[in-house]
Amino acid sequence: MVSTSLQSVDLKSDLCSPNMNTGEKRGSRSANTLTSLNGRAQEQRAETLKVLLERHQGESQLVILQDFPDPDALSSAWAYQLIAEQYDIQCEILYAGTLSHQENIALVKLTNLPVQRWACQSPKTKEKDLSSYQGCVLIDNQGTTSQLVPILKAAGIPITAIIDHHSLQEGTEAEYTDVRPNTRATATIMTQYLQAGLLEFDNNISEHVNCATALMHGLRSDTNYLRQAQEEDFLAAAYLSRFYDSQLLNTVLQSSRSKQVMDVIESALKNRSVYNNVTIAGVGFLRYDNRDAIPQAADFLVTEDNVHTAVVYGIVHDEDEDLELVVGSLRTTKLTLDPDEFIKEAFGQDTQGRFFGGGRSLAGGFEIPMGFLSGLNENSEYAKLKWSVYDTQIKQKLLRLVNPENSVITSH
Ligand SMILES: [Mn+2]
Repeated sequence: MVSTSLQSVDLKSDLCSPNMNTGEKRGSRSANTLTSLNGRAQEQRAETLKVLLERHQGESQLVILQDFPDPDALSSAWAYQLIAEQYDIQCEILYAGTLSHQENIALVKLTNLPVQRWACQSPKTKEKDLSSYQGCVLIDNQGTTSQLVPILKAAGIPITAIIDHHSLQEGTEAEYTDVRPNTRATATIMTQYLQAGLLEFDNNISEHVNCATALMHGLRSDTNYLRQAQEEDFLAAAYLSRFYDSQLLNTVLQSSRSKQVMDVIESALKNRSVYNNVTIAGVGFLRYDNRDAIPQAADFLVTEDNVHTAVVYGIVHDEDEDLELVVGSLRTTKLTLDPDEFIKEAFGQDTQGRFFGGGRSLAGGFEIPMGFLSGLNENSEYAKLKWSVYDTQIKQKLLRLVNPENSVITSH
């Protein structure tokens, strides 16, 4: 395929109104008709999910999050767990990577969010008896960003449901799929299920108040603090406002950044270069626990004047498994840029046809395993050399899209 410039990405992307799901064309009907059509679609989805849950009554399920779960994923999984409980389904919420953002750690601690880490290589995970689970559910992901999914697939655990708002990823089939790429947050989707009557929140139950607070945080953080929210997100937030604890949310948001995160942001600032309103910054090597500094740096860089898109990447060392990965994040404020398409186009696929990353509206990410070159080396000259190879290669791939006329970086 011919390489795509940013301009042609614009043409192809279609950030449509949420009403797209109803199959209606924009502009042809009044807003009220569209809202009621949307309402009907939601009722239908709620009915389908209800039937699904009834069919699986009494089961034990695993709710799988991406390896580095964000507030949208964490809160949505919790909402699913509480809904499923109504149908006598017991859920365990799992992730394989790490909770590295200070806000996510605070969210989990302060709300008592019931999430567990199953590290893939740890003996505890390997000894788990997976036969006691009858199904798994993917929330805010479609299995491509979790190391646990291949293990569960190999163990023959069926995927009962996928509920997500990232672009549809091929290759994972589920009994029930609710993927809405035009919806800003999975928390919005889960709130709609609550509103449709799958579970009635009660202000006197602290678990409900805490879950509503988490959902509010999830939907705010996936909509850039409501700045990019659409009607359905505001409606969901309005519903949650009846139950959530604003003081608790404030405490979660006030959690401070660690020094390491600040240092990564500092190197992102120092190392950034801007091409055609896109800022690109490599931050060198960082520890696995600080991985979330990358999206935080991207969040910050995208706030610069005349910049609409930021890409930040670094080499992350996973001490547990002695593996190195190039990890990157993209943030954009340009509504017509499709991060999923951009990242897939920039980095392509591995030998097995899997893309190195993807995205949703306004944000995306990628992970590129370093293979034979992976592994820590104490020699600093060697480390420098390795970084400069990856740094150059990634810039080259990105510039092919951002700055097609002048994409080959000359060495100096
Ligand atoms: Mn999300």
